[in-house]
Amino acid sequence: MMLCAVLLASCTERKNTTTKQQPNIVFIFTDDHATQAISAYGGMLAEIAPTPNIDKLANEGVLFKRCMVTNSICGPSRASILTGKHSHSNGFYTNTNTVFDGTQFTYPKALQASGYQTGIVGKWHLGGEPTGFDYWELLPGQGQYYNPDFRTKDGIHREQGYVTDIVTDKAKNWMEGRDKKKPFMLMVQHKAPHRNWMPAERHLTAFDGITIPEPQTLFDTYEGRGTAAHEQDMTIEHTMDMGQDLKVQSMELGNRLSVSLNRMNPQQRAAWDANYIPKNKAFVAAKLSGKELVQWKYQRYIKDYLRTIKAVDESVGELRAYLKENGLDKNTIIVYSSDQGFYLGEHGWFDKRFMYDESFRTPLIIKWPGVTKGGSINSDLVSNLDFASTFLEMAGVAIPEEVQGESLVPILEGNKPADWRKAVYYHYYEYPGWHMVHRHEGVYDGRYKLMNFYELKEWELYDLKKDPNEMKNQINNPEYAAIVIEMKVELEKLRVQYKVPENKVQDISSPDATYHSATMRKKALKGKDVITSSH
Ligand code: SGN
Ligand code: CA
Repeated sequence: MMLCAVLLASCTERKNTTTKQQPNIVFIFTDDHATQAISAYGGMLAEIAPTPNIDKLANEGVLFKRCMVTNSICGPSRASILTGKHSHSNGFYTNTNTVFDGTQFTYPKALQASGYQTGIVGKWHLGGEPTGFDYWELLPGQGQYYNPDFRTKDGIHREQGYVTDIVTDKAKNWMEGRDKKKPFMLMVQHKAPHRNWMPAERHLTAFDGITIPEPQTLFDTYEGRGTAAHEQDMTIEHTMDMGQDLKVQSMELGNRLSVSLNRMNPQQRAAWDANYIPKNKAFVAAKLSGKELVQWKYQRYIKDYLRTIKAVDESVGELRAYLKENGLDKNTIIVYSSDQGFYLGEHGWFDKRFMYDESFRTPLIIKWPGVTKGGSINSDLVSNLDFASTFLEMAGVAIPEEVQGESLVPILEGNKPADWRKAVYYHYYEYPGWHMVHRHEGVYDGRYKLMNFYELKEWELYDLKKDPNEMKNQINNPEYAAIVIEMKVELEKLRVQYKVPENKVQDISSPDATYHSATMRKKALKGKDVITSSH
């Protein structure tokens, strides 16, 4: 690793020259939280996004505008975070049919070995049992919003309440009961705002009566883009369904929402019905179609998505209040991030996977008391690949040579290294599978983005300065011929640096048949709004 020697030297220095306690780390991590849905990130929803506590954290710390992911999907992103490595190096390429190899290096294991107490609560999504944690209490699979199950070493048990609140309480309970003589690292991993966006009872009516602005590209026709953008299965218009996603179809129809509703207690169910039934009746009576129907779907989707974020933001506030009340705030680093970004109607989409901006970019906000300067906005190219090195250096623990990410500590201290990376490498593998996004790899330098849909034998180039919405593929435009060459050279350089195997599809488990067939069925039913997958 390029900076390894420097980092090791500075780690040793940090340990030797200060008698300071090792800091605690509280890493608050959500699932599918797009930067567009955080006020502090600006953008179209800045006035609406319900994130006062996350914004406050940004005001007191550093907000990274360009934190890009290695592979925009849950499990692989989490595996990159734990290992500081790209998917091809940690072996976790897709969400399907894979169990994370917990015998390899991970940053929680290294922190634990150096005397940290380590805990993780909430969504895991890497299969198997986590290694390197003194405490773990996890949502099986994707987890449930209401009355969720949790798994521990002792098996599975069910808890009553709303998942975000329960995860927060468990995080506080663990901090309360920990060995107070040791530093700790706690990963608080919320399910929200993941599909199917079920708000807490207290947030069911938030945003009622207002119209949320629509993204400019809600009615994108994908003209000027390649096959992959045309062939995906993730549009609000066709893929999003009236049952589990939009909460219109009743549970009698047996869609996936019914599974979630059946878990509710009578009081939760009554609150749910009192909210959705009258709204649904009004929707049915309006007999919307065409563009108006898409607009209605967008409103219901975005409002439910933002409602789930309200509880996440409250969680951030509660965790910070706990740290303060217990005198831990001065020596605890707080990190807020998500496993990837998400489309909030941009290009007519929801979900992620593509290297296009909204799902490639993920939130990253770090407050390190006494180190970060409040209200800083950073535009350097950073990545979820860097989290492991960063946490290790924060704790004064050596970063192994094999780790591919860089430590963000110098940037947090306001001393960006002169040789900081000029471009990031991306690779998405899960095809065929959910949402049918073709495999691609690519490189992004902060302005230009080169994407290679290698199975389609199609390249795309975007100039984000001139075309921030990535509407015009410039790959065949002679004006960009020199840039294309430069970006291809950069891509090759990164492939060599990260030792990306020549055969890009090797060692990838075949996608789970159920997922695949559900998606294919979905494709066949496109436009019919009746998705009843049993998955
Ligand atoms: C589920 C969702 C998909 C989503 C994947 C991956 N379908 O399969 O829409 O892309 O998770 O999400 S659902 O019908 O189960 O909601 S991830 O965050 O775990 O990567
Ligand atoms: Ca996710």
